[in-house]
Amino acid sequence: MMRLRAVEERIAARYPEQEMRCPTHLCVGQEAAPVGVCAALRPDDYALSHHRSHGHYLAKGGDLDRMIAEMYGRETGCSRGKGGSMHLVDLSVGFLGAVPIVASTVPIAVGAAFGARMRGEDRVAVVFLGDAAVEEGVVHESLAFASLERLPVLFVCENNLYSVQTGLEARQPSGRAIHELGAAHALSHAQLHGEDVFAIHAWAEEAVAQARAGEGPSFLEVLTYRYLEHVGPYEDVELGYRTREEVDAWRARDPIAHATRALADEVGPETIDGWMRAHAEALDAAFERAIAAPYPEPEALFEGVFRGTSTRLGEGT
Ligand SMILES: Cc1ncc(C[n+]2csc(CCOP(=O)(O)OP(=O)(O)O)c2C)c(N)n1
Repeated sequence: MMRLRAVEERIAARYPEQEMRCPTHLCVGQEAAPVGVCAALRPDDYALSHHRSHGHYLAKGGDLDRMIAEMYGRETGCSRGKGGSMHLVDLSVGFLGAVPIVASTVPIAVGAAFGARMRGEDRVAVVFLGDAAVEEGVVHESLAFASLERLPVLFVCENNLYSVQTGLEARQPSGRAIHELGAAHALSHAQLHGEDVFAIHAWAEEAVAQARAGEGPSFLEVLTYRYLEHVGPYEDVELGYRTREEVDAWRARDPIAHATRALADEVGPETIDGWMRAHAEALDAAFERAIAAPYPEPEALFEGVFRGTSTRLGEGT
């Protein structure tokens, strides 16, 4: 979690230089769900994400250097510099990808779990979704199908209360907690606070064991909060859709502070400081390598993209 926080804060600090030319949705404040859940997975399990993807990619073991290079649009990036922050992928660690179309990766995770089942593998798939994703019909179809087939898939909804600048109360029925949608589709379900990485991890261990044993999917709602603006490196209280008091109240329940307090007696403050220094050094190197790397050649534009019939001007068939 500390590594994730360090990465996100460094991206926020360097973003105004205008060298990372991709829209960037930071997950500062939301670190506990990716870390708690992914720590319960094997490298060959699958994970998928959405526009706020850095935490999910890194927690699943995605390569840091290749992520930073991707944000700088370099050939060495994990999508060869063509995707940017919202299109991270690292197949070597089962991170099948991030796609910014809200809810679009939810059925893909169900398909990945179905495929694993058909091949007789005991892999599990996890998909991270935002609270706005449950406003898309495909999520409900996915929950119903996963439940019916008892597929090894975990749905992890990070409820940070907002869809861009619109609060939950303007978008969803009041009095219905999102995790109850899991009950509606006969999935095991729970709601946990995003402050507590240990509780999230314990839930994930159980849900993964259940999924691997063929006992079906689970749905977790994590109550969490993004400290920074929807897209970009700054705070946004001046926009008026949320208050300073609200942001401060969530910051007071910070997941990193919670974990640090819990670990301080066990490992001592010097060890924690040492971790932070090591993360900062790795980040210095990742940014240096990214900036020194070449941009893709123009011809690379047409490589690795789907091309059916008549997709290029003047080449209709
Ligand atoms: C199908 C679709 N509709 C609208 C958008 C525009 N959009 C991008 S992010 C976003 C908000 C998503 O909110 P949520 O899923 O709760 O995730 P959060 O940004 O809060 O982490 C929207 C509406 C989109 N990308 N895809």
